[in-house]
Amino acid sequence: QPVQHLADYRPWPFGLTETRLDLTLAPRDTIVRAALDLAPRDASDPQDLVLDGGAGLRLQALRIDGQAPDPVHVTRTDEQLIIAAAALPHAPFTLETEVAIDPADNTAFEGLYLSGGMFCTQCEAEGFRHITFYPDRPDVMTTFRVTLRSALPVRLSNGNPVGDADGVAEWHDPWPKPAYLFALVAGDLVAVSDRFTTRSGRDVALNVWVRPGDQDRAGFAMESLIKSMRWDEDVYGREYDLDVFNIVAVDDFNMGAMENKGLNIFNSKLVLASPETATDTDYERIEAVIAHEYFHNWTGNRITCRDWFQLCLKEGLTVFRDQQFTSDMRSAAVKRIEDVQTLRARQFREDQGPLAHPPRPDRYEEINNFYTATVYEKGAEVIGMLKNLVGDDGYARALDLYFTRHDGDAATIEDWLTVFQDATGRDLTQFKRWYTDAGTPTLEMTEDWQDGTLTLTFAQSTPPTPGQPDKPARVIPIAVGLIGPNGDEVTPTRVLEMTEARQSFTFDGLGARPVVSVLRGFSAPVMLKRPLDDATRAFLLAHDTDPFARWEAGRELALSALTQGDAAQKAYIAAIGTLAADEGADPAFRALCLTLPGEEEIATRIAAGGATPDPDAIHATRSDLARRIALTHQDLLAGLYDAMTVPGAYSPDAQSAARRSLRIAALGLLSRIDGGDRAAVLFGIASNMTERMAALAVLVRLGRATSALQILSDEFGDNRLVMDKWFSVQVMAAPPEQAVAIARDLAAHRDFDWQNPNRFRALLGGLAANHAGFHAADGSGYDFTADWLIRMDAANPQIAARMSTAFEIWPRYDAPRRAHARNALERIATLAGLSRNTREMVSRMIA
Ligand code: DPP
Ligand code: ZN
Repeated sequence: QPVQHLADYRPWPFGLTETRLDLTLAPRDTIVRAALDLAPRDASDPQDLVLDGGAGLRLQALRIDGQAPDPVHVTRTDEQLIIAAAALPHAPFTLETEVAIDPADNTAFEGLYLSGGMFCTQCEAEGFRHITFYPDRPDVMTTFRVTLRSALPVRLSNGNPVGDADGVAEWHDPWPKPAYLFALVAGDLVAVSDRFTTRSGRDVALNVWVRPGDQDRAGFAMESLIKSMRWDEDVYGREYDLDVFNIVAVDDFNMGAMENKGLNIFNSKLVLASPETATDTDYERIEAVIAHEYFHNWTGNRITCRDWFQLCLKEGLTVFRDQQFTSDMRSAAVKRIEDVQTLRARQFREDQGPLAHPPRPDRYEEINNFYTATVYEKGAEVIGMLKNLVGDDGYARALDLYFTRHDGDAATIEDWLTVFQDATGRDLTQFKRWYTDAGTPTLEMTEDWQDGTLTLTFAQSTPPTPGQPDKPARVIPIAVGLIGPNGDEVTPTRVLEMTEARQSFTFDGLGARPVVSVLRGFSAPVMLKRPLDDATRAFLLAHDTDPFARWEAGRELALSALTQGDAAQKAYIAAIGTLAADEGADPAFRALCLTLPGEEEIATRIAAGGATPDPDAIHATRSDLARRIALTHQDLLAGLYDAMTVPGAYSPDAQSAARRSLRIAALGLLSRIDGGDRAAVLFGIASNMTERMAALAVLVRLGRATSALQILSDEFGDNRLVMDKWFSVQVMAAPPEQAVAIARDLAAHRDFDWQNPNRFRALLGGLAANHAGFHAADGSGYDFTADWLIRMDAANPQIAARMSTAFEIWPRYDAPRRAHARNALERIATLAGLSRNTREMVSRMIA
């Protein structure tokens, strides 16, 4: 398959009115019979029928209206089945195929595969072609009738159940959908069940299906589903549209979860939770991902994407919606700060390296490589900006129009923007650049004060990214508020709309020179540069009324403390002491302010300033600063650690989690001076996994975790999700100079089931998250990772390609490290039989 280009899009030359599938499930020789009701779109212009489907499909029968075509008209290539126009009727016809496939051999977990004895599927983006021959493209939508034959007790597919008896289940999905939303599951499963009545009175049966024994960990997922269904009705007016909604937890899953119509399939780590096994962060993620997949029912399924270049149409919007949902369920301020941290850690990083691409790319080789932070998280930021620009009412009108105008469509970014233009009268030509241009703009601000008038001058520029040397100016919404010298807000938030490369805005009639609070709520995904002294930053940290801007002031102080000198450290330490002691502030907010930027974030900041980050120096400086904070604020931190307990039984709600997060932040800092004694005690007495894992991470960092690790594996050796944590914490929190050796030992552990994506990610992702460990000066982190990428690529290309992003920022390090990284990447690139997935990633990285 050559490079795919957006500009080459052509509609499929056939209509498809119904797909009927009949599957007889078996580990080997699963038989798939498919019947497709087709019609040429233009009978006067006969076209070949080109179906996707590769060598893994053993074709056993092929009929057109009941007759086998002459073999001279049938061609198979590596990836397609082509029936010549000469063999096709000029009127509607039915194509029937019968293929045999082997789910047991499917280690790529794409298409139909086996996970722990359960049959399941993953078809996004192009997995359906591994099940049968089909027009596997999102703009071909049709209704499905599915017959499943299996002796396994539970047999599920999309839509509504029609019947289930004697090992045969029938399903009908009345909503036309593309093949990527097809799913089936057959296994020995049990359900946690509930019901939901939609606003217009539809009674929906809800089930969360898990393996026997896991039922007691599925309740939170069900609660989250019900909250999501209600929220989408209340906020977006979107109701559910089938009689059943099934969620299935699967242990082997390449992604987080999948929004198949009426049958969402989830990585088990995003379903199963109990206080003893899951952390507060796990609970919050489960709630958000259940919501995300449910929200796709409208933004993704009822309205899907015309082609995969439009992926951010459904993903950006659905992430935006799940972020809104979490803000409503929990603390909006904390959620915004967390989202910005994620964006910077993953998307800004992506934009800084050779894998930079726009939210809507215009070329790809392997679409699975574009399920990225840019498509998802930046795609969501772009919608947030749009909402900022058109206002809440304009946004609501545009979304209503989007749902009425495009229901049942496979749509594009152009359709989406046109809806906003039509609903609000606003020209979005320039705004569209956010979708088509890669890179993070830098926004520089300078101030001028004269006679009661403040002038803010902004200059924007975006560095070149692969294939895009010049970047025109974008529309940047800049939310600004002004704070008087006494700390009172004198001008509430106003959104300035910057459209030029350089532009000034004035504020008149001011009595005294105010302090500017800028980019409130992180109103645009840019890197802000402004000359600001630490005293003013401390002032903003104390007084800003916008929680994001307030946190950001603290973050800037922290980065200044980490990269400047002693004076900056003193200013920072004093300021966070005041904040930590502020009992009026949300404990979660205080915890966020007490947590130092990660080493990776510091490196990104240094690189953005044009310098070369030194991972070992960053690690040492950060540790020293943490120790200094602890020494200065011992009593305060010890007081917080003792006070922020949560009485009563564990509850994952936001308030309880907030207290725990502050307690854990205090624990982490105190461990710099108490030798880990508090962590050792906490690990022994805590009954919830949140505190136990926090304590364990401290013990690992201090090299005194041997017995704690043993206790955890004795207690939870048969719980995969806990053991994933057990693997990852040992590498992620390890002293950097030991990280690779520990990773090597763990890779030889009998429980390192490397073909399980979660386990593989726990170990390799754990190492990648240990900044100074992965970037070890001798190149050992790179070599170890490359060895495992090579091994994984042969089994599961998607996972190997995704994990290869550990290398994506390699060009920013020093020459010896660059040489090691390049060597490792070239060793992968030159491998015979490398997958298209990994080949594309590695070649972009060493281009
Ligand atoms: N579409 C899925 C999701 O983002 C990923 N396959 O929810
Ligand atoms: Zn999604």
